[in-house]
Amino acid sequence: MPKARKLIILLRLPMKKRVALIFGVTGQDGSYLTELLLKKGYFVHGMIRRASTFNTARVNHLFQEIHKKGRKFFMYYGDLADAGTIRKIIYKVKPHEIYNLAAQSHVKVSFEIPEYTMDITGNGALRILEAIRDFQLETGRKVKFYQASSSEMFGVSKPPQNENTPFIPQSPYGAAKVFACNMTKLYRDAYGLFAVNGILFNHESPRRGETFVTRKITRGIARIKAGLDKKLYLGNLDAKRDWGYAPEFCEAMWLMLQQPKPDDYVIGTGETHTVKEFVELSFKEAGLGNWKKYVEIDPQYYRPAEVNILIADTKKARRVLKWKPKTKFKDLVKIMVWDDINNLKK
Ligand code: NAP
Ligand code: F7E
Repeated sequence: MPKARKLIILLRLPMKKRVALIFGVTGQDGSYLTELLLKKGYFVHGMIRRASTFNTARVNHLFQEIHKKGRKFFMYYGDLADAGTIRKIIYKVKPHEIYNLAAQSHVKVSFEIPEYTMDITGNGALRILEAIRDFQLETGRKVKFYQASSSEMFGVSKPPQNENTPFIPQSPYGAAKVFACNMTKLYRDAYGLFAVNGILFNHESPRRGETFVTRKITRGIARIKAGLDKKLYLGNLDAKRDWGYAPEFCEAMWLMLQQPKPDDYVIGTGETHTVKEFVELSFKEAGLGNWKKYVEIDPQYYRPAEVNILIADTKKARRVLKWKPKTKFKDLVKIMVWDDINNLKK
């Protein structure tokens, strides 16, 4: 049969139905991953928390009318504190891939609510792993699991950090992520689960939570430019982070689950910058001139323990996943600054 005809027949064959379940679907990464998976033809299910205010702003544009034929995006109420509901959702949805992006994800806040952080960020992952183990045993179906691990686990380990760097966490959040990461590895080794850790370095976007430093800076600049604020109050400007662009990092999550074998991967840019550099470049980009006129240091934003420097060594991801970051630091700053300025104008 001629090659072209074979290709046409192949294209006409119905695609195998792929089903993904995302915990943390309303977060920065959850929203980008949902977009990516819908584009790839997946049916996407997400767990959301009941709140007294709307918490779906990042995925509102993806909502599909409940009665729409061929609907591909579905939501369920639940919480990582609630093992019964996690289990119910997994049994109902029968996913091929599960992404655990849900967490109390704020490092500074984790010092104020350490027990809650451990319960959600740490034990939450274990609850999902246990449910998957039972689901696989009872139904014979295979599920692939992605755990959102973090560079915060490296803490004060010497940079650059890779998959073999020891974890010396410096926050309840970091310690909870180490627990979840170890459990993910254990369920892979002990029970043969296809479970992977994506050890992601800081990644940002216009959808970044407003109290993380990059977004706090770009949002603060937009308010100053619009005449709504005079000052921006920050903490430690000397900390160094490896900042990348969130949508690209979500592509890496998906790639990890498409590999023949489960493994852990570090994802980052390999470049580090101080908070001060982010501030300086952002003020310059917005045309506000010298940042020192606007920025004040407020010690309430200091942390009891700090991670001073993070730099990703991504050789493994580049080699195995063929993944590499595209967006440069200065472009990330530009994207975030102008998105906040333009949004405020609207
Ligand atoms: P994010 O914007 O803070 O989103 C966190 C998500 O978790 C939200 O959907 C949130 O729901 C949900 N959540 C919080 N508590 C929950 C609970 N008790 N039960 C169920 N869901 C809960 O975080 P992100 O930046 O997208 O990051 C995604 C994941 O990667 C997180 O696990 C984070 O710790 C980890 N991580 C992030 C980075 C980064 O630089 N962004 C780097 C490494 C690892 P609500 O919308 O209702 O709050
Ligand atoms: O802080 C300093 C602060 O809160 C970055 C989370 O996504 O990435 C994130 O954690 C640095 C720190 O991110 C302020 O002391 C100065 O050194 O934006 P951040 P983070 O702590 O690195 C990791 C990889 C995660 O996994 C986490 O989930 O900035 N800093 N002044 C400040 N930080 C904040 N938030 N606010 C300030 O005013």
